[in-house]
Amino acid sequence: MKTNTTPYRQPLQDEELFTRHSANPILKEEDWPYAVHSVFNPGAVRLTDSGETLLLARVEDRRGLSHLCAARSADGISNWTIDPTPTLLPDRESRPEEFWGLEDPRITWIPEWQQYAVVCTAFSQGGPGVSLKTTSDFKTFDHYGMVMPPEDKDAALFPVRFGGHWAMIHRPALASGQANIWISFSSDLRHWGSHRVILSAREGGWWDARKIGLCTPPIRTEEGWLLLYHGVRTTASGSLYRVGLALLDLEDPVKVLYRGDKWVFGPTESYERVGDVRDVVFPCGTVLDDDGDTLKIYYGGADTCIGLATVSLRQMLAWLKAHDYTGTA
Ligand code: BMA
Repeated sequence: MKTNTTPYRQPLQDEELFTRHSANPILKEEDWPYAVHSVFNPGAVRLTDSGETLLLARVEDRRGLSHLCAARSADGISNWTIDPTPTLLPDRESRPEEFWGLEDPRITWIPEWQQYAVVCTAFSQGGPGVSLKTTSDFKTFDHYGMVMPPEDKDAALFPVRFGGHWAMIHRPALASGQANIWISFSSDLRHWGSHRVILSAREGGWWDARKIGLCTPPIRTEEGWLLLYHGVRTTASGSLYRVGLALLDLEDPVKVLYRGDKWVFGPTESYERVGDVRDVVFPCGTVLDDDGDTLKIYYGGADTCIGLATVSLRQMLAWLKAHDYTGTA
């Protein structure tokens, strides 16, 4: 087992990999063209036709229920054009799994179908499960229904098949309260099997003890699939949601090559620390800049607004190798 966490060789200050945009929060409830309570946890993608950045935000209304709404921008930072009405509303009649709303979308462009997969949380009367939809224009959607039953969330599809099978990362919760990151495979996107835990929550005092979940869809790099995942630390005054890194094997994503020991991004700014749920940064989408290295990370701040941070892919990979600790103890 690799054990390279030696507290005595730590530098005095941790290197900050992520840079927050000075215009943060880049989108807020008041920017919306219709009455909403909060906007957060957006999926993100660079549209293949126009090159625009599309965010699919989770929008919560004053009933407390969420739907999804698209915002488009040429630079991914400003001048957002927001759909004038909800883009994807839950439908209690035809899709009962969406009874209490749709939350936290993750978007993957699937070259084989020339379509986008939207994987989100469907809040059913039986609890939150994973719902899969496909679209080519973010106007009309095909609905595959609930593909992972409750309680399960924090899911995303890989853009390619492995040995003929599609792969999905997701986060079922155990009755004990422990929640780990799993991978499952399917040949038709409706029936899923070969379920395996790939990352377990750590134990004891770790920042990612007991509960972890995928943040953004896996990012393909030359060295492997980069995962941003959140770790939840439970404290006397509530939960702290922070972000860590792991790298999966390119050909066999069940294999974890590296896992960072420390978190790389956590709530420090007022819009991340104060809101409906305090002390939360919750990324659900990324867009890679034309330089092939700068990654824009879109995240929810305190379950209230949308923030943007940038980070170098190269630096994240180098950091992971220097901070690898795949153990859980
Ligand atoms: C998680 C999800 C997220 C939310 C986070 C913090 O379980 O429900 O939507 O941002 O909790 O409240």
